Amino acid sequence: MNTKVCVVGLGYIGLPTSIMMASHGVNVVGVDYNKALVDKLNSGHMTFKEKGIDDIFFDAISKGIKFSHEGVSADIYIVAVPTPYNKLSKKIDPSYVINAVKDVMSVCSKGAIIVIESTISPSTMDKYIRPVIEKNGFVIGKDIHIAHAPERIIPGNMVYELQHNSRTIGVDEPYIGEKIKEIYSSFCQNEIVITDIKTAEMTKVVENTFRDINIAFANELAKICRQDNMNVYEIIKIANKHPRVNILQPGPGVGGHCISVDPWFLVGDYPNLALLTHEARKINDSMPEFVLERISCIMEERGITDVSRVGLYGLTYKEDVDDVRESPTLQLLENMKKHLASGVKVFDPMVANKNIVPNMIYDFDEFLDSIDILVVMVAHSHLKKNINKIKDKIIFDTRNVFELNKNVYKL
Ligand code: SAJ
Repeated sequence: MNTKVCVVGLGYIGLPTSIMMASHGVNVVGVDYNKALVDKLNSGHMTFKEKGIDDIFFDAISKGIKFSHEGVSADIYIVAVPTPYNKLSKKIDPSYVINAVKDVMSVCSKGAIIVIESTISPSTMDKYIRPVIEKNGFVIGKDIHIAHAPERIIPGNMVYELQHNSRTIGVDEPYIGEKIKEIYSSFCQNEIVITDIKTAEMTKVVENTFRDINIAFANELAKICRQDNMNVYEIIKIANKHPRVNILQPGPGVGGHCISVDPWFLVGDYPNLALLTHEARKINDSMPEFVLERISCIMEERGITDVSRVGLYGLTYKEDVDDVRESPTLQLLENMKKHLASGVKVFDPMVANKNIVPNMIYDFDEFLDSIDILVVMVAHSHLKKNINKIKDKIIFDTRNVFELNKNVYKL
């Protein structure tokens, strides 16, 4: 393939996408403003852990992928930078995407295509991206083409899902969609739908909102069942035997940079209409506090008064990833601070950075020796492999890993 692709932003989405393309024969340069990150990649080191990704990374390097911290000239740019939301207005903060597009405009030649992969709220392209491009003297559809092609891969199974999930490409003109589709088809074995940009924007936000609402329902059930001493897991298991019922699992909260963020875009833009979405967000955001209340009840019941004898297992937002963004454990620790309490121990085998939170312990045996109550916040495979070491602890299991007994408490 002669088309040259530049992936802008080498994080959790941009990096896997760029190496997957390169390993399938696409001419790719990955660009990130973070020089240290680019140097690490150029010296042959992956920057995060993910099942099967190292093999793709080394294959991409052997096939000639380049990483740079400066802009390069290319035919197609794929922008995969963060899109946080403004915590007050609940609206998208498009500044990273806008800056990335500005950087592209300073190096691209006529006819280049800019594909935004980052999740954006409906109309972000119309409200922010088109005006920025036009202000710089480019005619959209002639000098520069724009598209939105949101990703759908799930951390923990990215490599498989990159190749097997269906994709969406939103464009102004179908022939541009076909050019982009050719690139994604190099590795994507599923259907690639071409539609308009606003539909693609909305579809992505809708997908993550759907999941958030469904997790919120499971969390609401957990609270109801706790109040009247019913087993929520047994109830969900039985209800799910109905052919049209599929309830998700309750947990200590919803973290990650996607599901806990994207529904806010709808709430921010449609405050009088996105009522169910807003309520679901509030329910999921209330779970770390609910966990904290349960810890306090369990401590009282077991006569434990020293909070430093409580250990939180898991700091990441979910199992077997090393991503701590918006993690329920971080939210719980924040809530503790508000209650002027501190001192709980934290252990996470997936987190290498020792300074994220206070009282982090890096040796599992040492962690277990220093606590009486183990709170399972994340069900990493590591925990399941070490179950025999934990048997004599009081366990508060927010992820339903352990069989219920007199020492095991549930949500
Ligand atoms: N969670 C529960 N109960 C459940 C399922 C999840 O409490 O039954 C929690 C997890 O522990 C985690 C959070 O929800 O804290 C989100 O985890 P997740 O595995 O549901 O999703 P993400 O955020 O890792 O990835 C999602 C995916 N979206 C959907 O499934 C609709 C993924 O396909 C998207 O590509 C990704 O967001 C994204 O980048 O938008």
